[in-house]
Amino acid sequence: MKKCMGCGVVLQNENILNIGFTPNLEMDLCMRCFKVKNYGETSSVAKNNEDYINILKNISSTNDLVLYIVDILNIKEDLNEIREYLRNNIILVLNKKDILPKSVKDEKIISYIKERYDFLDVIIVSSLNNYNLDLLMSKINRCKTGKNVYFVGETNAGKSSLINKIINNYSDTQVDLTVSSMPETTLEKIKIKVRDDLYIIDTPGIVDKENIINYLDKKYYKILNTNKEIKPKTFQIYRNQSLLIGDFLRIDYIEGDKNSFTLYIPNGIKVKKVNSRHNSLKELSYKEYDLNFHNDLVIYGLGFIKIVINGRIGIYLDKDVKTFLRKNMI
Ligand SMILES: Nc1nc2c(ncn2[C@@H]2O[C@H](COP(=O)(O)OP(=O)(O)OP(=O)(O)O)[C@@H](O)[C@H]2O)c(=O)[nH]1
Ligand SMILES: [Mg+2]
Repeated sequence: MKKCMGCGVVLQNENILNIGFTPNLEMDLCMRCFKVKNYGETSSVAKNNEDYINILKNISSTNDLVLYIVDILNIKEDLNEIREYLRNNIILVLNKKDILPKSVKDEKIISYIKERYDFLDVIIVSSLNNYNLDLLMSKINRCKTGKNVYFVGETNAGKSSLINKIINNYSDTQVDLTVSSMPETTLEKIKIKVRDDLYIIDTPGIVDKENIINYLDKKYYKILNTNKEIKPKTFQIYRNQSLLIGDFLRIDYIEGDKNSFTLYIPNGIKVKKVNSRHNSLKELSYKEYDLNFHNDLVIYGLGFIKIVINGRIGIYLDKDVKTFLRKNMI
């Protein structure tokens, strides 16, 4: 059974509609990976999260080190959820540091995480610009318990990108895992040799149904998976003013004194301040939050909004997208 070297699925030449199809079994890639790599074409495959949970349970039955890869812009409300399935030692790897403004200090984020969670270690990296990869390798070498080290995390967190970089920088193995801005790129586990005593295992990403990417048009895939440093946008906001964010999110400032909202969202998304009498996007599902001083409003999958003082806001957004308040992270 030959597997696709890009996404790990078993290759087949019988049904073009099924995953793993290739017209020629001599090929190393399935047709989907071939298209993603050569033409940047994106076609999603809907995987069952049960498959993913089974993979995690299998990992949990080993004693191997796990790297939990998380997109730094999209940290979940509760990172401990992963522990429901994994009893292994876990290093938390916050990836895509390159998209945060350079002024944001790693120490601040790391202490924020360490105050709340008890991972074996926490590290901030960027596979895009090789940031902290030497440090990551030294942590892997120090903490691994056997030969195998698993990379897990949500879809699009950058697991395969990170593994490509590690293998190319630190081993003689040739590898080119498929990477793309669409959800669910990697479809099966893929085991890759770094050295005789170290194998890295890529896994398919879990799809969080509460991530906004599931509810936006495909044109947003590339915009959300940006490789440009975010330029935070700050708005001075008075009561009865609203922000229209893209064509999918509206935030009303309902109560409170003059406030400041700073948006850490991909640059490609347009933001407009309007009077709350404006009717745009009011057809979306609505909820309200009471703000405390120094809160981030997280719109899961999009980024977050740093808000300075207390007050009350109303949010119009697809009902299935997760939003939550946290203490300012940066
Ligand atoms: N800016 C930035 N983008 C990154 C980085 N690493 C990965 N990406 C982008 O994130 C998107 C997803 O990358 P993948 O490596 O396919 O993510 P994955 O976690 O393997 O995704 P699945 O296979 O679906 O689970 C792609 O658009 C990558 O270019 C990074 O360090 N910085
Ligand atoms: Mg992948």
